[in-house]
Amino acid sequence: MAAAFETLTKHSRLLAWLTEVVQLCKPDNVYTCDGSAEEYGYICEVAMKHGTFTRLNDTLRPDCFLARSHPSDVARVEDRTFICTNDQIEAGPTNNWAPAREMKRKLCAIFDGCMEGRTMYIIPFSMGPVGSPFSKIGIEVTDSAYVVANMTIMTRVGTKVLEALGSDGEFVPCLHSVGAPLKPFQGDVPWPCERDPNHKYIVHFPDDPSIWSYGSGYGGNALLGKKCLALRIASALARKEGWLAEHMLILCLTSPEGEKRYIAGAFPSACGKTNLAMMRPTLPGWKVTCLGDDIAWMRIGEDGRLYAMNPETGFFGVAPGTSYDTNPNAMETFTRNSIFTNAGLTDEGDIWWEDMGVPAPAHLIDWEGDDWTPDSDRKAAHPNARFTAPAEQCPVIDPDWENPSGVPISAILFGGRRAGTVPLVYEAFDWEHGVFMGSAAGSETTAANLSKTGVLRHDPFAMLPFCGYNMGDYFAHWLSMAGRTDPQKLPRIFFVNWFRKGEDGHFLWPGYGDNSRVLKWIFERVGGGGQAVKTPIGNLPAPGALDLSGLELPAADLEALLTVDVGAWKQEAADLSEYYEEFGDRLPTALRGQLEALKERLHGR
Ligand code: GTP
Ligand code: SPV
Ligand code: MN
Repeated sequence: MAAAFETLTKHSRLLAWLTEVVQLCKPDNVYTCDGSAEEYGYICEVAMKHGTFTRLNDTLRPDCFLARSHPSDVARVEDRTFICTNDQIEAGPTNNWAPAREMKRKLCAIFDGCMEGRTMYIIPFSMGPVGSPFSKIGIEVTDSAYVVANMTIMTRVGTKVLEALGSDGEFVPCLHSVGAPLKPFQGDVPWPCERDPNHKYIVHFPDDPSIWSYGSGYGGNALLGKKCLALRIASALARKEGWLAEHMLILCLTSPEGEKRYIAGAFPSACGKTNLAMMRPTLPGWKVTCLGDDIAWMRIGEDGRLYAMNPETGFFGVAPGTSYDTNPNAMETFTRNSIFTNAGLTDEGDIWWEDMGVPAPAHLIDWEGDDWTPDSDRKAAHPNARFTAPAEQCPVIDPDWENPSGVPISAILFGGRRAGTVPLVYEAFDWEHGVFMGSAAGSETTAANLSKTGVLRHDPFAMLPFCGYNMGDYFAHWLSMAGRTDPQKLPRIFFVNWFRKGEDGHFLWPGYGDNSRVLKWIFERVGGGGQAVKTPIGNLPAPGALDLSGLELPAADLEALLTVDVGAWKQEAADLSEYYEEFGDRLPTALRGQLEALKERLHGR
């Protein structure tokens, strides 16, 4: 077959790889993406022709589409995600592992002929501004038009990337197939995928580096620039190259006096990054602008401070719960040029989901394509329904969001969904203690991963599903940042918990825009102000130090939010001891020391 890519690049390694994957996957056609607006329109037409996309009402939601996935393909599949190295110890105890060579042999058999009857799309993409020395180029080969459309929003795609790559630049080969070849005359389905959950493979080879993803067309399984490249592969590269690739939002907080501070925050999937990144503060005069909602690449700058850059260009955000009350800026971002996956479709041709802040329509088509009324005993939208929207459409996008050097970070937040034990906010004593706090993070699981929700699990740095190497070495890498610069110049570290619940199950803290009250205290602490009390777990806001003006919060709730329950923390420390055992001698001794120091501070209290 005469493949179109041969005229587009003189990169011999890229050409050799593309020739190899065409021979392996056996597509009917090959199409190389140029990244133009015309092309995006064409790809959406193709997706409509296959029934994958439904165009929404062009007056209500111009240039927007709805996709319904297959019910077996609605979230990331962590138990089918692998880090493949030669030795298992390099993948560590938190990752699924298989020997690299064996896995490649297996994948070659699985990918053989997997694109028969389909078009193969070649997507050259850049994570980070094209040409920035900090950016990484990937080439995703996929048989999904849905993936092409989403990648075009989420990353920088096209000819300009091939130009930046030149004839010998570095790139990460990313091979993706939905795993549903078509026999001659076989009809297609709107969402082709591998339906057997045990036959999906999301595989990373950090030593190449390369990515092979088979069987899923959804989210982080299929948009390979996101979790696969920008987190799993990038975290492994970052360790070698001395920087950090993190599951973090980036925001700029501006005080009423006009002073700016940049904050990065790591919370697990569906635990509030998008909401915090573009929140509207309830505190008068304070302003939040957004640089990123999911991934931060951070490195020490020439001035010794830590700089963060968002490698993406779009938001792939959780839809249910997004409303004008909770996240008005997200609502304004996806008014046009957006894709919705697994939302409900109203009779007017608009989208709807639970807790959208508008009454449920009398009738709609639910995410599975069935009729739905408010009396139905199931949800209209899947709990992991998502919107894909261009970052530049966010009304509070920060002017520096594409700055190729990034922005200097003053504070790093860790957090999770914890109904008990963990207070609203506390501050680390120093960098090492902050790294300890990140390693000790845990969260109740959410619908972003295809398994049981609401189960408390350890999720260090919100990176449990995304760390591309041994998590013990990852802890050591974080600790090592203190040796790469003047530690005083590193960001201060905080832990937050918006999800504390009362005994009756209600959230104790109003959250969302009121999280600005916590951000204000953090802003003050970083600037040398803000009153704090020292406790065994860290520095908590002193009585009266949190600005609660205009907020009606029952005294008992505030008390619960800002008290350290010593008994519960002793249990927490005991659990952590057990968890740390998994890492064996890869656990840095400094963290063991931090844990012992915590136990001592709790002892006798
Ligand atoms: P990923 O895209 O999966 O990485 O998720 P995320 O961390 O960006 O989470 P997101 O901001 O989309 O929030 C997920 C869910 O948490 C939504 O249902 C929100 O409504 C809810 N949520 C976010 N912030 C808060 C908060 O401050 N308080 C409460 N109670 N819920 C929140
Ligand atoms: C997450 O699960 O953390 C996400 C969504 O951001 S996905 O891209 O599907 O991984
Ligand atoms: Mn995420």
